[in-house]
Amino acid sequence: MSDLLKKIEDRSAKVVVIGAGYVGLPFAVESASAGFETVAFDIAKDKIAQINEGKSYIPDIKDKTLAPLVESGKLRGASDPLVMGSADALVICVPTPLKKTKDPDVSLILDATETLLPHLRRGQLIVLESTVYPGFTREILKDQLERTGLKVGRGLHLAFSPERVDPGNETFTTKNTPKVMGGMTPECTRLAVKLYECFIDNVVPVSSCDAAEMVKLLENTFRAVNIGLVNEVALMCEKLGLDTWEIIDAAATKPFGFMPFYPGPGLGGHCIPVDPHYLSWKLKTLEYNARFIELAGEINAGMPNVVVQLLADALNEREKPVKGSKVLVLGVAYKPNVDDVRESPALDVIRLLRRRGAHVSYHDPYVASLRTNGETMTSQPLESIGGYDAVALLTNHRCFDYPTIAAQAQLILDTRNAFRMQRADFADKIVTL
Ligand code: SAJ
Repeated sequence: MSDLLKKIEDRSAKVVVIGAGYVGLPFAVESASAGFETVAFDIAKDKIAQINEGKSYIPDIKDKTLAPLVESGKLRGASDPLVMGSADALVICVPTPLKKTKDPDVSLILDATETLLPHLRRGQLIVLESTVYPGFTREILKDQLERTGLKVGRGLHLAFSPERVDPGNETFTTKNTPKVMGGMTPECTRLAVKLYECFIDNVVPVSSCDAAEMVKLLENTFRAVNIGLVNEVALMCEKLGLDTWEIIDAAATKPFGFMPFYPGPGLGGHCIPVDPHYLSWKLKTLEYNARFIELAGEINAGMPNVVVQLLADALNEREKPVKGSKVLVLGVAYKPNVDDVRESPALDVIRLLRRRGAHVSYHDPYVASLRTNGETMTSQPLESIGGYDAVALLTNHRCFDYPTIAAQAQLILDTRNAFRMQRADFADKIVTL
Protein backbone atom coordinates (compact mmCIF):
# COMPACT_ATOMS: atom_id res chain seq x y z
CA MET A 1 0.00 0.00 0.00
CA SER A 2 1.39 3.46 -0.93
CA ASP A 3 2.49 5.72 1.87
CA LEU A 4 -0.16 8.26 0.91
CA LEU A 5 -2.93 5.68 0.88
CA LYS A 6 -1.91 4.57 4.36
CA LYS A 7 -1.92 8.17 5.60
CA ILE A 8 -5.35 8.70 4.09
CA GLU A 9 -6.70 5.60 5.75
CA ASP A 10 -5.28 6.41 9.18
CA ARG A 11 -6.12 10.12 8.78
CA SER A 12 -2.51 11.14 9.38
CA ALA A 13 -2.30 12.79 5.95
CA LYS A 14 -1.85 16.55 6.06
CA VAL A 15 -4.12 18.54 3.74
CA VAL A 16 -3.40 22.06 2.48
CA VAL A 17 -6.19 23.95 0.70
CA ILE A 18 -4.81 26.74 -1.49
CA GLY A 19 -7.42 29.50 -1.69
CA ALA A 20 -9.65 29.96 1.38
CA GLY A 21 -12.70 31.38 -0.39
CA TYR A 22 -16.30 30.18 -0.73
CA VAL A 23 -14.98 26.84 -2.08
CA GLY A 24 -11.71 26.40 -0.17
CA LEU A 25 -12.84 27.23 3.35
CA PRO A 26 -15.85 24.86 3.37
CA PHE A 27 -13.57 22.18 1.91
CA ALA A 28 -10.97 22.79 4.64
CA VAL A 29 -13.69 22.56 7.30
CA GLU A 30 -14.89 19.20 5.95
CA SER A 31 -11.32 17.88 5.71
CA ALA A 32 -10.51 18.93 9.29
CA SER A 33 -13.87 17.61 10.55
CA ALA A 34 -12.92 14.23 9.07
CA GLY A 35 -9.79 14.24 11.25
CA PHE A 36 -7.14 15.45 8.82
CA GLU A 37 -4.72 18.12 9.99
CA THR A 38 -5.73 20.81 7.51
CA VAL A 39 -4.26 24.17 6.58
CA ALA A 40 -6.27 26.80 4.75
CA PHE A 41 -3.63 28.71 2.79
CA ASP A 42 -4.39 32.15 1.40
CA ILE A 43 -2.40 35.23 0.42
CA ALA A 44 -5.05 37.43 2.08
CA LYS A 45 -3.66 37.80 5.57
CA ASP A 46 -6.95 39.16 6.94
CA LYS A 47 -8.69 35.92 5.98
CA ILE A 48 -5.94 33.91 7.72
CA ALA A 49 -6.25 36.01 10.85
CA GLN A 50 -10.03 35.51 10.94
CA ILE A 51 -9.69 31.75 10.46
CA ASN A 52 -7.18 31.51 13.30
CA GLU A 53 -9.58 33.49 15.51
CA GLY A 54 -12.31 30.98 14.62
CA LYS A 55 -14.20 33.74 12.80
CA SER A 56 -15.82 32.74 9.50
CA TYR A 57 -16.15 35.22 6.63
CA ILE A 58 -18.15 32.72 4.53
CA PRO A 59 -21.92 32.82 5.29
CA ASP A 60 -22.26 29.05 4.78
CA ILE A 61 -19.63 28.35 7.47
CA LYS A 62 -20.72 29.30 11.00
CA ASP A 63 -18.23 30.30 13.71
CA LYS A 64 -19.60 27.51 15.87
CA THR A 65 -18.39 25.06 13.22
CA LEU A 66 -15.05 26.72 12.52
CA ALA A 67 -13.90 27.70 16.02
CA PRO A 68 -13.75 24.19 17.56
CA LEU A 69 -11.69 22.93 14.61
CA VAL A 70 -9.22 25.78 15.08
CA GLU A 71 -9.11 25.32 18.86
CA SER A 72 -8.43 21.59 18.47
CA GLY A 73 -5.54 22.38 16.11
CA LYS A 74 -7.15 20.36 13.30
CA LEU A 75 -7.61 23.48 11.17
CA ARG A 76 -5.49 26.58 10.88
CA GLY A 77 -4.92 29.38 8.44
CA ALA A 78 -1.52 30.15 6.98
CA SER A 79 -0.01 32.47 4.40
CA ASP A 80 3.53 31.05 4.56
CA PRO A 81 4.09 28.71 1.59
CA LEU A 82 6.42 26.61 3.76
CA VAL A 83 3.31 24.75 4.98
CA MET A 84 3.01 23.23 1.49
CA GLY A 85 6.15 21.14 1.92
CA SER A 86 4.69 19.06 4.72
CA ALA A 87 1.36 18.54 2.94
CA ASP A 88 0.44 15.10 1.65
CA ALA A 89 -2.45 16.53 -0.38
CA LEU A 90 -2.87 20.02 -1.82
CA VAL A 91 -6.23 21.21 -3.16
CA ILE A 92 -6.22 24.33 -5.35
CA CYS A 93 -9.41 26.42 -5.10
CA VAL A 94 -8.60 29.83 -6.57
CA PRO A 95 -10.84 31.97 -8.81
CA THR A 96 -10.71 31.63 -12.59
CA PRO A 97 -12.49 34.66 -14.05
CA LEU A 98 -12.53 35.91 -17.63
CA LYS A 99 -10.23 38.61 -18.93
CA LYS A 100 -11.84 41.73 -20.42
CA THR A 101 -11.34 39.99 -23.79
CA LYS A 102 -13.61 37.14 -22.62
CA ASP A 103 -10.56 34.84 -22.67
CA PRO A 104 -9.93 32.53 -19.68
CA ASP A 105 -7.82 34.03 -16.91
CA VAL A 106 -5.98 31.13 -15.25
CA SER A 107 -3.27 33.37 -13.78
CA LEU A 108 -4.28 32.71 -10.18
CA ILE A 109 -3.83 28.95 -10.70
CA LEU A 110 -0.42 29.50 -12.28
CA ASP A 111 0.62 31.84 -9.47
CA ALA A 112 -0.54 29.37 -6.81
CA THR A 113 1.37 26.57 -8.52
CA GLU A 114 4.53 28.72 -8.80
CA THR A 115 4.27 29.26 -5.04
CA LEU A 116 3.91 25.51 -4.55
CA LEU A 117 6.76 24.36 -6.84
CA PRO A 118 9.68 24.95 -4.43
CA HIS A 119 7.89 22.84 -1.80
CA LEU A 120 6.62 20.08 -4.06
CA ARG A 121 7.83 16.65 -3.09
CA ARG A 122 7.47 13.04 -4.20
CA GLY A 123 4.37 11.31 -2.93
CA GLN A 124 2.13 14.38 -2.87
CA LEU A 125 -1.39 14.53 -4.39
CA ILE A 126 -2.49 17.75 -6.09
CA VAL A 127 -6.18 18.26 -6.87
CA LEU A 128 -7.33 21.27 -8.89
CA GLU A 129 -10.92 22.43 -8.19
CA SER A 130 -10.94 25.78 -9.99
CA THR A 131 -13.05 25.81 -13.16
CA VAL A 132 -10.84 25.54 -16.25
CA TYR A 133 -11.21 24.57 -19.90
CA PRO A 134 -10.88 20.89 -20.93
CA GLY A 135 -7.21 19.94 -21.17
CA PHE A 136 -5.82 22.59 -18.80
CA THR A 137 -4.79 20.15 -16.05
CA ARG A 138 -3.16 17.75 -18.54
CA GLU A 139 -1.61 20.33 -20.86
CA ILE A 140 -0.61 23.15 -18.51
CA LEU A 141 -0.71 22.21 -14.84
CA LYS A 142 1.03 18.83 -15.28
CA ASP A 143 3.90 20.43 -17.22
CA GLN A 144 4.25 23.17 -14.63
CA LEU A 145 4.51 20.62 -11.81
CA GLU A 146 6.96 18.46 -13.76
CA ARG A 147 9.34 21.40 -14.13
CA THR A 148 10.57 20.25 -10.71
CA GLY A 149 11.81 17.00 -12.23
CA LEU A 150 9.06 15.05 -10.46
CA LYS A 151 6.80 13.01 -12.71
CA VAL A 152 3.00 12.83 -12.53
CA GLY A 153 1.97 9.22 -12.29
CA ARG A 154 5.40 8.24 -10.97
CA GLY A 155 5.41 9.49 -7.43
CA LEU A 156 3.41 12.66 -8.00
CA HIS A 157 -0.37 12.40 -8.18
CA LEU A 158 -2.61 14.87 -10.05
CA ALA A 159 -6.41 15.07 -10.42
CA PHE A 160 -9.21 17.52 -11.23
CA SER A 161 -12.46 17.77 -9.29
CA PRO A 162 -15.00 20.45 -10.28
CA GLU A 163 -16.31 22.57 -7.41
CA ARG A 164 -20.06 22.38 -6.92
CA VAL A 165 -20.50 24.87 -4.11
CA ASP A 166 -23.79 26.74 -4.25
CA PRO A 167 -23.45 29.69 -1.86
CA GLY A 168 -26.51 30.06 0.36
CA ASN A 169 -27.83 26.59 -0.44
CA GLU A 170 -28.71 25.07 2.93
CA THR A 171 -29.79 21.73 1.44
CA PHE A 172 -26.71 20.87 -0.60
CA THR A 173 -23.38 21.35 1.18
CA THR A 174 -19.78 20.43 0.35
CA LYS A 175 -20.26 17.17 2.24
CA ASN A 176 -23.48 15.93 0.65
CA THR A 177 -23.08 17.19 -2.93
CA PRO A 178 -21.80 14.40 -5.21
CA LYS A 179 -18.23 15.18 -6.30
CA VAL A 180 -16.76 14.24 -9.68
CA MET A 181 -13.07 13.24 -9.71
CA GLY A 182 -10.79 12.58 -12.68
CA GLY A 183 -7.06 11.77 -12.34
CA MET A 184 -4.13 11.88 -14.74
CA THR A 185 -3.74 8.11 -14.19
CA PRO A 186 -6.02 5.46 -12.67
CA GLU A 187 -3.79 5.49 -9.57
CA CYS A 188 -4.15 9.28 -9.32
CA THR A 189 -7.92 8.90 -9.54
CA ARG A 190 -7.93 6.12 -6.95
CA LEU A 191 -5.91 8.11 -4.40
CA ALA A 192 -7.92 11.30 -4.92
CA VAL A 193 -11.22 9.41 -4.62
CA LYS A 194 -9.93 7.70 -1.46
CA LEU A 195 -9.10 11.04 0.14
CA TYR A 196 -12.33 12.77 -0.81
CA GLU A 197 -14.44 9.81 0.28
CA CYS A 198 -13.25 10.45 3.84
CA PHE A 199 -15.41 13.59 4.04
CA ILE A 200 -17.67 13.73 0.98
CA ASP A 201 -20.61 11.36 0.88
CA ASN A 202 -20.49 10.50 -2.82
CA VAL A 203 -17.37 10.75 -4.98
CA VAL A 204 -17.89 9.97 -8.69
CA PRO A 205 -14.73 8.87 -10.53
CA VAL A 206 -14.44 9.62 -14.26
CA SER A 207 -11.83 8.52 -16.79
CA SER A 208 -9.58 11.59 -16.89
CA CYS A 209 -8.93 15.17 -15.80
CA ASP A 210 -10.28 16.34 -19.16
CA ALA A 211 -13.54 14.49 -18.56
CA ALA A 212 -13.92 16.01 -15.10
CA GLU A 213 -13.19 19.49 -16.48
CA MET A 214 -15.83 19.01 -19.19
CA VAL A 215 -18.44 17.78 -16.68
CA LYS A 216 -18.30 21.11 -14.89
CA LEU A 217 -18.59 23.08 -18.11
CA LEU A 218 -21.56 21.01 -19.29
CA GLU A 219 -23.34 21.63 -15.95
CA ASN A 220 -23.03 25.39 -16.19
CA THR A 221 -23.37 25.71 -19.95
CA PHE A 222 -26.63 23.79 -19.58
CA ARG A 223 -27.86 26.56 -17.28
CA ALA A 224 -26.58 29.47 -19.37
CA VAL A 225 -28.10 28.10 -22.60
CA ASN A 226 -31.46 27.30 -20.96
CA ILE A 227 -31.57 30.74 -19.36
CA GLY A 228 -30.84 32.20 -22.78
CA LEU A 229 -33.64 30.11 -24.26
CA VAL A 230 -36.17 31.24 -21.69
CA ASN A 231 -35.11 34.86 -22.08
CA GLU A 232 -35.80 34.49 -25.81
CA VAL A 233 -39.16 32.88 -24.95
CA ALA A 234 -39.93 36.05 -22.97
CA LEU A 235 -39.15 38.13 -26.05
CA MET A 236 -41.39 35.86 -28.15
CA CYS A 237 -44.24 36.05 -25.63
CA GLU A 238 -44.02 39.84 -25.65
CA LYS A 239 -44.46 39.77 -29.43
CA LEU A 240 -47.30 37.25 -29.14
CA GLY A 241 -49.05 39.14 -26.34
CA LEU A 242 -48.71 36.16 -24.02
CA ASP A 243 -47.79 36.01 -20.31
CA THR A 244 -44.37 34.34 -20.21
CA TRP A 245 -44.76 33.27 -16.59
CA GLU A 246 -48.11 31.62 -17.22
CA ILE A 247 -46.57 29.70 -20.13
CA ILE A 248 -43.57 28.52 -18.09
CA ASP A 249 -45.63 27.60 -15.04
CA ALA A 250 -47.98 25.57 -17.20
CA ALA A 251 -45.10 23.86 -19.04
CA ALA A 252 -43.55 23.04 -15.66
CA THR A 253 -46.55 20.86 -14.85
CA LYS A 254 -45.08 18.33 -17.27
CA PRO A 255 -43.66 15.71 -14.89
CA PHE A 256 -40.97 14.54 -17.30
CA GLY A 257 -38.79 15.95 -20.04
CA PHE A 258 -39.02 19.56 -18.91
CA MET A 259 -37.12 21.70 -16.41
CA PRO A 260 -38.30 25.29 -15.79
CA PHE A 261 -35.97 28.23 -16.10
CA TYR A 262 -37.15 31.80 -15.73
CA PRO A 263 -36.48 35.02 -17.63
CA GLY A 264 -34.73 37.87 -15.93
CA PRO A 265 -32.75 41.07 -16.46
CA GLY A 266 -29.63 39.15 -17.49
CA LEU A 267 -27.03 36.67 -16.29
CA GLY A 268 -25.02 37.38 -13.16
CA GLY A 269 -22.64 35.61 -10.83
CA HIS A 270 -19.11 34.36 -11.16
CA CYS A 271 -20.00 30.95 -12.63
CA ILE A 272 -22.75 30.93 -15.20
CA PRO A 273 -21.72 33.96 -17.25
CA VAL A 274 -18.07 32.79 -17.14
CA ASP A 275 -17.80 29.02 -17.38
CA PRO A 276 -19.36 28.54 -20.85
CA HIS A 277 -16.79 30.96 -22.29
CA TYR A 278 -14.00 28.68 -21.03
CA LEU A 279 -15.52 25.95 -23.17
CA SER A 280 -16.14 28.08 -26.28
CA TRP A 281 -12.65 29.55 -26.02
CA LYS A 282 -11.05 26.08 -25.96
CA LEU A 283 -13.17 24.89 -28.90
CA LYS A 284 -12.11 27.96 -30.89
CA THR A 285 -8.50 26.77 -30.54
CA LEU A 286 -9.72 23.53 -32.15
CA GLU A 287 -11.41 25.50 -34.93
CA TYR A 288 -14.92 24.75 -33.68
CA ASN A 289 -17.53 27.46 -33.01
CA ALA A 290 -19.72 26.63 -30.00
CA ARG A 291 -22.81 28.32 -31.42
CA PHE A 292 -25.27 27.63 -28.59
CA ILE A 293 -22.91 29.22 -26.07
CA GLU A 294 -22.33 32.27 -28.24
CA LEU A 295 -26.04 32.75 -29.01
CA ALA A 296 -27.12 32.28 -25.39
CA GLY A 297 -24.42 34.75 -24.40
CA GLU A 298 -25.78 37.33 -26.86
CA ILE A 299 -29.38 36.92 -25.67
CA ASN A 300 -28.48 36.99 -21.97
CA ALA A 301 -26.18 39.99 -22.42
CA GLY A 302 -28.97 41.79 -24.26
CA MET A 303 -31.51 41.50 -21.45
CA PRO A 304 -30.48 44.67 -19.59
CA ASN A 305 -31.29 46.62 -22.77
CA VAL A 306 -34.67 44.86 -22.99
CA VAL A 307 -35.43 45.80 -19.40
CA VAL A 308 -34.49 49.44 -19.90
CA GLN A 309 -36.61 49.66 -23.06
CA LEU A 310 -39.62 48.14 -21.25
CA LEU A 311 -39.20 50.73 -18.50
CA ALA A 312 -38.88 53.55 -21.04
CA ASP A 313 -42.07 52.37 -22.76
CA ALA A 314 -43.94 52.20 -19.43
CA LEU A 315 -42.82 55.72 -18.46
CA ASN A 316 -43.75 56.92 -21.94
CA GLU A 317 -47.27 55.55 -21.43
CA ARG A 318 -47.43 57.92 -18.47
CA GLU A 319 -46.07 60.75 -20.56
CA LYS A 320 -42.81 60.72 -18.69
CA PRO A 321 -39.49 60.68 -20.53
CA VAL A 322 -36.75 58.50 -19.08
CA LYS A 323 -34.60 61.61 -19.02
CA GLY A 324 -35.11 63.26 -15.66
CA SER A 325 -37.22 60.43 -14.23
CA LYS A 326 -36.36 59.14 -10.76
CA VAL A 327 -35.92 55.37 -10.90
CA LEU A 328 -35.34 53.04 -7.95
CA VAL A 329 -33.67 49.72 -8.76
CA LEU A 330 -34.97 47.14 -6.28
CA GLY A 331 -32.35 44.42 -5.72
CA VAL A 332 -28.84 44.63 -7.21
CA ALA A 333 -27.36 41.27 -6.08
CA TYR A 334 -26.93 38.79 -8.95
CA LYS A 335 -29.53 36.41 -7.53
CA PRO A 336 -32.01 36.39 -4.64
CA ASN A 337 -30.96 36.28 -1.00
CA VAL A 338 -27.21 36.73 -1.58
CA ASP A 339 -24.98 39.80 -1.23
CA ASP A 340 -22.83 39.13 -4.30
CA VAL A 341 -23.01 41.69 -7.12
CA ARG A 342 -20.38 40.12 -9.41
CA GLU A 343 -21.53 40.36 -13.04
CA SER A 344 -24.95 41.43 -11.74
CA PRO A 345 -27.20 42.64 -14.61
CA ALA A 346 -28.33 45.41 -12.25
CA LEU A 347 -25.00 47.13 -12.90
CA ASP A 348 -25.80 47.22 -16.63
CA VAL A 349 -29.37 48.39 -16.09
CA ILE A 350 -28.17 51.25 -13.85
CA ARG A 351 -25.55 52.25 -16.41
CA LEU A 352 -28.02 52.15 -19.33
CA LEU A 353 -30.68 54.13 -17.45
CA ARG A 354 -28.17 56.79 -16.52
CA ARG A 355 -27.00 56.97 -20.12
CA ARG A 356 -30.62 57.87 -20.98
CA GLY A 357 -30.62 60.63 -18.37
CA ALA A 358 -32.57 58.95 -15.58
CA HIS A 359 -31.77 59.69 -11.93
CA VAL A 360 -31.09 56.16 -10.62
CA SER A 361 -30.97 54.96 -7.00
CA TYR A 362 -31.12 51.44 -5.61
CA HIS A 363 -32.38 49.57 -2.57
CA ASP A 364 -30.90 46.20 -1.61
CA PRO A 365 -30.75 45.11 2.05
CA TYR A 366 -27.90 42.74 1.20
CA VAL A 367 -25.78 45.35 -0.54
CA ALA A 368 -25.09 48.45 1.56
CA SER A 369 -22.97 50.12 -1.12
CA LEU A 370 -22.16 49.57 -4.77
CA ARG A 371 -19.21 50.71 -6.90
CA THR A 372 -20.41 51.40 -10.41
CA ASN A 373 -18.90 53.49 -13.19
CA GLY A 374 -16.30 54.84 -10.81
CA GLU A 375 -18.73 56.07 -8.18
CA THR A 376 -20.11 54.61 -4.97
CA MET A 377 -23.87 54.30 -4.58
CA THR A 378 -25.51 53.44 -1.28
CA SER A 379 -28.72 51.50 -0.72
CA GLN A 380 -31.61 53.94 -0.25
CA PRO A 381 -34.46 53.46 2.27
CA LEU A 382 -37.83 52.26 0.99
CA GLU A 383 -39.84 54.80 2.96
CA SER A 384 -39.86 57.25 0.07
CA ILE A 385 -40.63 54.68 -2.61
CA GLY A 386 -43.72 56.61 -3.71
CA GLY A 387 -41.49 59.49 -4.71
CA TYR A 388 -39.88 57.54 -7.56
CA ASP A 389 -41.38 57.73 -11.04
CA ALA A 390 -40.63 54.03 -11.43
CA VAL A 391 -39.31 51.03 -9.50
CA ALA A 392 -37.42 48.29 -11.39
CA LEU A 393 -37.45 44.96 -9.49
CA LEU A 394 -34.32 43.15 -10.66
CA THR A 395 -33.59 40.77 -7.74
CA ASN A 396 -36.49 39.09 -5.96
CA HIS A 397 -35.07 38.87 -2.44
CA ARG A 398 -37.34 36.89 -0.10
CA CYS A 399 -37.29 39.71 2.47
CA PHE A 400 -39.02 42.34 0.32
CA ASP A 401 -42.53 43.42 1.46
CA TYR A 402 -44.13 43.05 -1.95
CA PRO A 403 -47.71 44.04 -0.98
CA THR A 404 -46.53 47.31 0.60
CA ILE A 405 -44.20 48.12 -2.29
CA ALA A 406 -47.01 47.45 -4.78
CA ALA A 407 -49.34 49.73 -2.87
CA GLN A 408 -46.87 52.60 -2.55
CA ALA A 409 -44.95 52.61 -5.83
CA GLN A 410 -46.17 54.73 -8.76
CA LEU A 411 -44.97 52.27 -11.41
CA ILE A 412 -43.23 48.88 -11.14
CA LEU A 413 -41.26 47.02 -13.80
CA ASP A 414 -41.14 43.45 -12.49
CA THR A 415 -38.40 41.37 -14.18
CA ARG A 416 -38.86 38.32 -11.88
CA ASN A 417 -42.66 38.02 -11.57
CA ALA A 418 -42.03 38.78 -7.90
CA PHE A 419 -45.30 40.69 -7.71
CA ARG A 420 -47.34 37.75 -9.06
CA MET A 421 -49.76 38.07 -6.11
CA GLN A 422 -50.21 41.82 -6.57
CA ARG A 423 -50.55 41.96 -10.37
CA ALA A 424 -54.37 41.69 -10.41
CA ASP A 425 -54.93 44.45 -7.84
CA PHE A 426 -52.35 46.81 -9.34
CA ALA A 427 -52.60 45.89 -13.02
CA ASP A 428 -52.45 49.59 -13.95
CA LYS A 429 -48.96 50.05 -12.52
CA ILE A 430 -47.18 46.68 -12.63
CA VAL A 431 -45.44 45.85 -15.91
CA THR A 432 -43.99 42.32 -15.99
CA LEU A 433 -41.14 41.10 -18.21
N1 SAJ B 1 -31.02 33.03 -13.65
C1 SAJ B 1 -32.09 33.37 -14.46
N2 SAJ B 1 -33.06 32.45 -14.67
C2 SAJ B 1 -33.00 31.20 -14.11
C3 SAJ B 1 -31.89 30.85 -13.30
C4 SAJ B 1 -30.92 31.80 -13.07
O1 SAJ B 1 -32.16 34.49 -14.96
O2 SAJ B 1 -33.92 30.40 -14.34
C5 SAJ B 1 -29.95 34.00 -13.45
C6 SAJ B 1 -29.78 34.38 -12.00
O3 SAJ B 1 -30.60 35.47 -11.66
C7 SAJ B 1 -28.30 34.74 -11.93
C8 SAJ B 1 -27.66 33.84 -12.98
O4 SAJ B 1 -28.73 33.41 -13.84
O5 SAJ B 1 -28.10 36.09 -12.28
C9 SAJ B 1 -26.99 32.62 -12.39
O6 SAJ B 1 -27.92 32.05 -11.52
P1 SAJ B 1 -27.74 30.54 -10.92
O7 SAJ B 1 -29.04 30.16 -10.32
O8 SAJ B 1 -27.16 29.65 -11.93
O9 SAJ B 1 -26.76 30.74 -9.69
P2 SAJ B 1 -25.19 30.68 -9.57
O10 SAJ B 1 -24.49 31.57 -10.52
O11 SAJ B 1 -24.91 30.86 -8.13
O12 SAJ B 1 -24.85 29.21 -10.03
C10 SAJ B 1 -24.42 28.29 -9.08
C11 SAJ B 1 -23.75 27.20 -9.87
N3 SAJ B 1 -23.06 26.36 -8.97
C12 SAJ B 1 -21.82 25.96 -9.31
O13 SAJ B 1 -21.28 26.27 -10.35
C13 SAJ B 1 -21.14 25.09 -8.34
C14 SAJ B 1 -24.78 26.40 -10.65
O14 SAJ B 1 -24.16 25.23 -11.20
C15 SAJ B 1 -25.90 25.96 -9.76
O15 SAJ B 1 -26.84 25.22 -10.52
C16 SAJ B 1 -26.55 27.21 -9.21
O16 SAJ B 1 -25.57 27.83 -8.37
C17 SAJ B 1 -27.78 26.87 -8.40
O17 SAJ B 1 -28.49 25.93 -8.81
O18 SAJ B 1 -28.04 27.60 -7.45
